[in-house]
Amino acid sequence: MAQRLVGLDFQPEAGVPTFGEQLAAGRRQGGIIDRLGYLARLNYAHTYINRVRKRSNDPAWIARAGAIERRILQPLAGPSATTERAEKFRTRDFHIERAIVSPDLVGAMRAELFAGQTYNDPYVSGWSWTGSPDQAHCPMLYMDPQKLLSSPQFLAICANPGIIGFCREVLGPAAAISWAWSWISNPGVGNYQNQNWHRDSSEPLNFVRIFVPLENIAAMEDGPTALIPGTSTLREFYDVRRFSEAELLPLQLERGAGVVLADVGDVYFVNTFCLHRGVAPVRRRAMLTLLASISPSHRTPAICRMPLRQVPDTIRETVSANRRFFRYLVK
Ligand SMILES: O=C(O)CCC(=O)C(=O)O
Repeated sequence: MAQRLVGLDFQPEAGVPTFGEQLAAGRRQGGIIDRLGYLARLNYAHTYINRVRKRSNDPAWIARAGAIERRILQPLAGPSATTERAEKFRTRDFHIERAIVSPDLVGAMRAELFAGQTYNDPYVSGWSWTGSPDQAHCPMLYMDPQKLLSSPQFLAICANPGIIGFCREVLGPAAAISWAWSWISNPGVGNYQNQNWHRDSSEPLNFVRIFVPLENIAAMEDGPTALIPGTSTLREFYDVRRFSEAELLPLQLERGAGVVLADVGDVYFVNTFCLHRGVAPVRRRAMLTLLASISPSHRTPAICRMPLRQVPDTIRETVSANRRFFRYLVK
């Protein structure tokens, strides 16, 4: 049972810094107003995810609660998808846009991920690795969330009109980037954590995951994302656990599971409440994924928002014109 109220020392997920850790890193001021504001946002998000979203993992409950959330947060937007491709996304859980991000920008993001630093693993509480990723022999190396969320390359990717536009088509005008992950998957350890079939069961009621491959994913050896389309509404296999290949084989044969092959510059959007996994790679793989939602994720309050004046000149106008989309990242 989730705690009712949480304090400043609460960590929403392994790898997400607590308020105290952010103070120690000089990222927060620590005055009374900051503390109270942080506590309020932390408890709001914690209650929303742990007591509302996780109340049931039944897709029927999530669809009903999600529709109510949309009506409350964007009453003028209407309940249905606004475009044909968004409607298709709702039924298939998947959409891909080819060559919409500049390969140079993706390359710069990749270089940031691989620059020696402290990495974490959201599946292992307290674990971290500092140094070059080449020396770390562990299945997954996740970039420090705050380093990622305030990186100019990351913000420039979020400012991509194709990403902003599609998120709004699916989620409505309140869509915003509410978290992100960038990580290196190392080969050779079998199926680790999200490399087993699962549904994401801790994300907001209305959300989209946006995948930006930082290297070409050209074959099974590169560890593509695999998914069974249309299963976000399936009222089977929704208990919160990993599923074996054998358990899902009949469903895969019936519905046709697919893997996503994508080049640098392509972006794909997934409703990861559908059954999915990352195929365990044979070659090292690097990925960036963004979470877009209309309510905060339980991790969102930990983001130290960047003042608009510090946003790089090249994207400040876009950020300024899309303040609602950037409201959790930029103040
Ligand atoms: O690595 C992938 O392609 C999928 C990631 C995944 O399943 C997840 O983050 O929930």
